[in-house]
Amino acid sequence: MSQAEQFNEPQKRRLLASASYIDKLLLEVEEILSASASGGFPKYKSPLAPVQVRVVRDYIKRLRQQIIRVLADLDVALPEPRFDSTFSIKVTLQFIEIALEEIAPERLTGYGSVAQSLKNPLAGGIQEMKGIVRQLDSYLSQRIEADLSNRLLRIRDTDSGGVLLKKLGDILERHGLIEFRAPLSQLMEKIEFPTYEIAFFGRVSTGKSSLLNAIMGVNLLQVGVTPITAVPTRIKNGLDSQLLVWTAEGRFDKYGIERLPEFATEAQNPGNEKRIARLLVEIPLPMLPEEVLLVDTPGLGSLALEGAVETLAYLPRCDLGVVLVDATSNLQADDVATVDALRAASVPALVVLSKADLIPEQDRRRLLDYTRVQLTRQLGIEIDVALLSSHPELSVLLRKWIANRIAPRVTDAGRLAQESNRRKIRSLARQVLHALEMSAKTKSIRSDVLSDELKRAEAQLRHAASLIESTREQCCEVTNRIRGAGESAVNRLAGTAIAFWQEGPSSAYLDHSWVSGNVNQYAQVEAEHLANLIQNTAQELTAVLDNAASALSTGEREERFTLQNFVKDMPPAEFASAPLLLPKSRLLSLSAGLARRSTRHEVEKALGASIVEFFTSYGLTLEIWFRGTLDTLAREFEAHADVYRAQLQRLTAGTALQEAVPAERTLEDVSLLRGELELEEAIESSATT
Ligand SMILES: Nc1nc2c(ncn2[C@@H]2O[C@H](COP(=O)(O)OP(=O)(O)OP(=O)(O)O)[C@@H](O)[C@H]2O)c(=O)[nH]1
Ligand SMILES: [Mg+2]
Repeated sequence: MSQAEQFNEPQKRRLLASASYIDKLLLEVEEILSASASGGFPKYKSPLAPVQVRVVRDYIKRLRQQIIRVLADLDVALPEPRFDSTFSIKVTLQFIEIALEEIAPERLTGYGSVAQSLKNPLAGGIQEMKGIVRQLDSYLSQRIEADLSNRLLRIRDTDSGGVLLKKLGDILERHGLIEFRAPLSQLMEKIEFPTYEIAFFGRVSTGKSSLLNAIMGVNLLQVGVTPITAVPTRIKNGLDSQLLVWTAEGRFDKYGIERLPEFATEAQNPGNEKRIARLLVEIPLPMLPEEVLLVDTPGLGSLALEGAVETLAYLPRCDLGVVLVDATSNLQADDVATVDALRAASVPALVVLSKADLIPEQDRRRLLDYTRVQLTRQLGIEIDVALLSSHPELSVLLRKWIANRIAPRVTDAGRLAQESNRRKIRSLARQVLHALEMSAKTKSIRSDVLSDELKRAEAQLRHAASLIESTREQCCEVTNRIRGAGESAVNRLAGTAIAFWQEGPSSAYLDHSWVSGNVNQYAQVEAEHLANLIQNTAQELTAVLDNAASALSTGEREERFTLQNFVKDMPPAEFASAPLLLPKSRLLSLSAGLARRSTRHEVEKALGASIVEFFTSYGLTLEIWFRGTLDTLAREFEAHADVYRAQLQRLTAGTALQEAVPAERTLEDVSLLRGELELEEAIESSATT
């Protein structure tokens, strides 16, 4: 074709627009074809027979190819793809979350009141759906290649643990066990790019970044009193200093390390709004071998921001977890949960009591012992605990710890990394085996017998998800009541004093220890309500998990500790009255009412302000405590409930996948996996003895 015979630009645009519209219409036809198979919202009746579907798809494909050929012949170039797929799906997921929020019970009340019995299942259902959306979102964030099986083949031939991993991959594929795909692909990446990652975890402001700076001897990471670190930051030895940044959309850039705060800190990247998927700093750290990475993570716990989610997603990846606990505050449920999460991920943990410089020297030994005992009591295993500071005057403690705890591991990093991978592969294999055994057992039971119990378990899991929310509301009411209880406490003190004096011959004065004792008792009684609310919730959640496990006929739930163990260490009421002598009112012989009023006046004058202030701040302390505790409960509950939900869904839905795998095949895979595991465990135990 000569220049003159070409379409002009507006004509080309028109042609392309129509072609794209036709493509969209064809997508709609495809949607109709797949609607009945997708198990989604029923929209179309009398579905096509499978053979018809295939024929229709062939025609669609031909029409599409034809459009492209015709346009090419006419010299109309197709536009370059513009949108990143992962990014587009993630944006759509955000809309799904918004749509879910719009059907929350409190929004529906705009259309008329909603019965309480409907609110809970709805709220629970929404939580469950959001959970799945978030899982998909984090799965997409891991930038997984499509050709999983090719990668698995390569790994099988290059790594000793790869054989089992390949078998696991095949089994997951065959049985549609998608809930294990994310950990599988994490493990694959670790084998493909071997690293030994030492990560520092802990509540906000426990001094993770400061300690890493002290270890490296450079002020690389930002520190401060508010939540600082926003994105997990990996650090490794490199000849030149540079910062490598990967975004969730798959972009990769290099910068000077002075720009690290732009990406890593809450101040400049709040809630990781820059959508950073991975940060790697290379600086000269000659003592670190090639494969060793140090990792700084965003703080966890009740004061944590969104970065905590990224920390928890990262946690199973590391090979050694150092958990920092601020030495000036008590060991809390959050800290224990972090150590436990590491254990659940088969990652060895070290605990560090940070800011040792703030603890008087004579108390340090006792604090260390106390922490060790607490951890052993709550977790049932011994954990290495050290007391450290990032301040130079205590650098000797840090140097010793590095020499005894870190250096030997760094020297042996290559072997430890392999060991760590094998341990994680074994742990994944155990979980998959568990899921397969469950499915094998349930397959042998008549499905009509099965379904009632399974449906009940599913409904209970849903209700439980909303239970945490309603407990949060009730707890909030209690702490609000405590915060405003100062005034009435003054009244009650006067009443109690009069009753005391009326009882008979007793001291003419009541002193400050009597006042403190009574105020603390009032506060403690209210606080007990809070403890009961949370304790009951924990109990109910544990029961729901147990029921789900037994409905799935797995026998006992793997014996970890029950959720009640997370409800610990409620801060006690510690009101200390200023010195005071409260005289017995002389009006008492005249009128109890008058005496009470004058006593009230005395108390008010001497202590009113401090009592009011005490209740306000105690209420706040309890609020921080219960929010943290409930968050931990929710996290632990979800971790278990999720696996059960996926299994229940597969069983109750009787999906195509389920039918496609005959019971014999499942049993075969069970014994295959069991054999592999036994072999691996034998190798492991012969290596350690
Ligand atoms: N006295 C004392 N203060 C410390 C020590 N380590 C850290 N700090 C202080 O504790 C605060 C928090 O330190 P960071 O290193 O930012 O804590 P972080 O755990 O990284 O905090 P996030 O990133 O926000 O989770 C800062 O004000 C530090 O100066 C220590 O060993 N002794
Ligand atoms: Mg930090």
